[in-house]
Amino acid sequence: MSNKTLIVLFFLALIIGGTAAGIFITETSGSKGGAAAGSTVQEDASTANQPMNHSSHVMADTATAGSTEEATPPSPSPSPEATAGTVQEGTAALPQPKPGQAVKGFTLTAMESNWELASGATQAVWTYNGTVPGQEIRVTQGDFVRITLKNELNVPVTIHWHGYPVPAGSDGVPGVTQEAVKPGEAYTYEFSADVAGTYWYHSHQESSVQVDKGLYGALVVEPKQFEQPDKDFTLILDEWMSEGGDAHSAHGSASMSDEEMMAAMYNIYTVNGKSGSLITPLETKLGDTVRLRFINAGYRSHGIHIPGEFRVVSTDGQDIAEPATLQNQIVTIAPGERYDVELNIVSPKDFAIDAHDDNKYNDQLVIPVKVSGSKGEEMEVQHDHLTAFDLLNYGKPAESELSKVQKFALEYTAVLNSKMNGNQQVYTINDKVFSELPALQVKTGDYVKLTFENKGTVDHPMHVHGHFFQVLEKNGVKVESTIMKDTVLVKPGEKIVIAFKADNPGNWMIHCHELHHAAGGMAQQLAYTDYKSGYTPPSNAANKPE
Ligand SMILES: [Cu+2]
Repeated sequence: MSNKTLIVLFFLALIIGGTAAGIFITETSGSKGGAAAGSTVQEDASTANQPMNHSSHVMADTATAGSTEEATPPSPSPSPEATAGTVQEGTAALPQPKPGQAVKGFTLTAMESNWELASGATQAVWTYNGTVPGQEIRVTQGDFVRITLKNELNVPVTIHWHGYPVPAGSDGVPGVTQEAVKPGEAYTYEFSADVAGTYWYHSHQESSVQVDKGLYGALVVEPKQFEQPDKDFTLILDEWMSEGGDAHSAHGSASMSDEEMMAAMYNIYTVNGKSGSLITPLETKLGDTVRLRFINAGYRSHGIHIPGEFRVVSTDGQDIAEPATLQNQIVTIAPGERYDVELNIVSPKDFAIDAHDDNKYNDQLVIPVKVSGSKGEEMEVQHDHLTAFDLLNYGKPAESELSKVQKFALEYTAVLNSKMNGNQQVYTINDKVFSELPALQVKTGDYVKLTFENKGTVDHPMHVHGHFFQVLEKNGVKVESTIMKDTVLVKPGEKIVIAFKADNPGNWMIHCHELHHAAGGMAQQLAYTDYKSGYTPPSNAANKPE
């Protein structure tokens, strides 16, 4: 176990506190299919989060490994779990490629690697295919995508396709949509890539630890009609704890707030797995149109400063209507969010994209942009008098059925906070943790309105699986722009209203993407009452959905 893992566990133990925390961070043997991990009120655990029966892929053979174009899917062979009493009931069909649909196959192998994060800082990390981030999955809208996960780690893992409206059985939430994939085993995810945009993937098994250790990568779906930019760069942001870093001082002080502790513990900031001088410069030339796909895979927000003129063309994979040209604005990217930025290289001078976070690590998040023929000349950039980009007042109203909904089948307010439960700190929705919260029930075709109200002291980037939502209101003010997202930052004191159509039957998670908060209880299920499948988590599974 790496130093970092120990620190993460220590941190979890610290925020959750005391010996009672064992129910959060120890092995989940005996827990209710993992869905009850995080349980603090045992009497509710048996009913509150019992996942509904569920469509599920079974583990496929690895016949698809490495192949890129196939005609037919492999015939699935039942997993050991399936044969042990959780057999499919044939209720929801496995996705199948449509006739003539291109099939793109990938293999992602979860494995340990040694990875140089920063100059002189090499750590044992967990990866998909040996690198941080894992191999980028890039396909074209309309493709049928088949990804085989092979697990060569010594812990169970999964893959969740963050933001992508996959069929529920491919959502990768252990104990909810599938069994966590055990060491030595494999699992095949399948979906039709009907929606374009920038997404990402990561393990959803004990994700506060596994994503932290590097189990993530980008999923990019290029539109069918794509005016290909000259350059297209994916930039995944993350933070790490250096081995033997500042963590010890953080442990010492009980008076530290969560925020202070996080700030002290995460002290290596990376872009595509590399920090500071190791960050790969972006190579451009005069006249290029450049697309930057920012993805935040970490647990802290990052304020990104792009010199010169730029436009935010998309967020969370969804295009923004008529995005205005911006300058001297900081684009803040919260955990789980994506922002696609377009800019033109209009001067033959190099420049740098940098972070303006409220910490001392900004010099680690500097992305050099090289313009060929620049002769090393640097663009003059001013770093003062920058304002905050306001996504919710950006772009124009677009055609939106959600803006016109008169009656929502479900309206639910989630008050976000934290509290001490005994001597452990838990993160709550309406004063309850995951295991105490009943699944929100909807049926296909319903319109759903959720209000997130942050009464706590720290940020909560709230993520809804399987659906895009529209942001309708912030702090009582109607949002005029049509902004579709899957993750929305709710800062302390803020109240944000979102709406979506229940158009993807399944069992889904709604949770904070500061994954320590999710692990500490800030998660709730969304269950379709008209959805049924054969997946029932076995009682002894090692599933840890958060
Ligand atoms: Cu949170």
